[in-house]
Amino acid sequence: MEIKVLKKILETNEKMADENRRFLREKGILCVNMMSSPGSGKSTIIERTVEKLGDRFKFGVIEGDIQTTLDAERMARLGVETFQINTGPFGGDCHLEAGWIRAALNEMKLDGLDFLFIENIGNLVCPAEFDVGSHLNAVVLSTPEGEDKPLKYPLMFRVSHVMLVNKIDLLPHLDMDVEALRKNVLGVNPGLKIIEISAKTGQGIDRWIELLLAEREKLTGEAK
Ligand SMILES: Nc1nc2c(ncn2[C@@H]2O[C@H](COP(=O)(O)OP(=O)(O)OP(=O)(O)O)[C@@H](O)[C@H]2O)c(=O)[nH]1
Ligand SMILES: [Mg+2]
Repeated sequence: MEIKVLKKILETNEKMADENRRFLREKGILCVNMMSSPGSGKSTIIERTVEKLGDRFKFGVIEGDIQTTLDAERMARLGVETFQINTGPFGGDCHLEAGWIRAALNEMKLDGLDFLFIENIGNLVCPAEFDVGSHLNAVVLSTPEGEDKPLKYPLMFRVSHVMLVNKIDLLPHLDMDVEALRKNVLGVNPGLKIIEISAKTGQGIDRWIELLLAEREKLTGEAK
C-alpha cells in the first residue's frame, strides 16, 4: 500500500512536470533547474549569468528555500522577474515539486522571457527525485565538497545534463582531485557535460554561457 501511494505521488509529479516543460517550450523559455548542496554557488552562478547575458536576454528566477527570501532579494536586485517558494510553512520540504512550479508560473510575468532559472533547495538528494519540468538540469559541485560525491549521491548526477565544478579558484588550498571526480561522475553518467568554473573570478563561465545559448537555440530553433 505504501509503495502504491509513493508511486502515485511521483506519477502525478511527472505528469505536471511534462506539462510545465511543454508550456515553457511553447513560450520559447529555456528552463534550467540548478541543484546542489547548500552553498555550492547556485545563486552566485545565476548572478554571473544574468550579468553576462542580461543586455540581450530576459531572465526569470524561481527561488526555492525552506526559509527566508534572501536569495530572491539577490535576484530581484538584478532586475529579473523573481518568485520565491518557501517550503517552511508547509512542512519544510527539502525539494521543489512540479505543482509548486506551476503555481509560480501562474503568478509570474513570463511574456518575453528567454530563460527561467529554478534555484532548487540546497540538497544533493531529494531534488533529484522530483522533475520540475526543466529542459536542462545542472548540478553544481563545489571543489571543497570532494571527488567522492557522485559515488555517494549518484541519482543527482544521473538526472543532470551538466555538472558545473564551481570554486575552481580554491583548488590550490584543497586536496580535491578533479581527475578522480571526472572519472567518478562519468562512471555514473557517461553522457554528462563537465564545466570547471569559478563564479568568483569568472573562469570558465564563458563555456557555461555557450552551453546555455546552444540549449536555448535547440529549444526555440532561433538564435538571438
Ligand atoms: N571562492 C569562491 N567562492 C564562491 C564561488 N562561488 C560562490 N562562492 C561563495 O560561496 C558562498 C555560497 O554561495 P551561494 O551562491 O550563496 O551558494 P548557493 O548554492 O546559492 O547556496 P544556498 O542557496 O544556500 O544553497 C558565498 O559566500 C559565495 O560568495 C567561487 O567560485 N569561488
Ligand atoms: Mg542560493
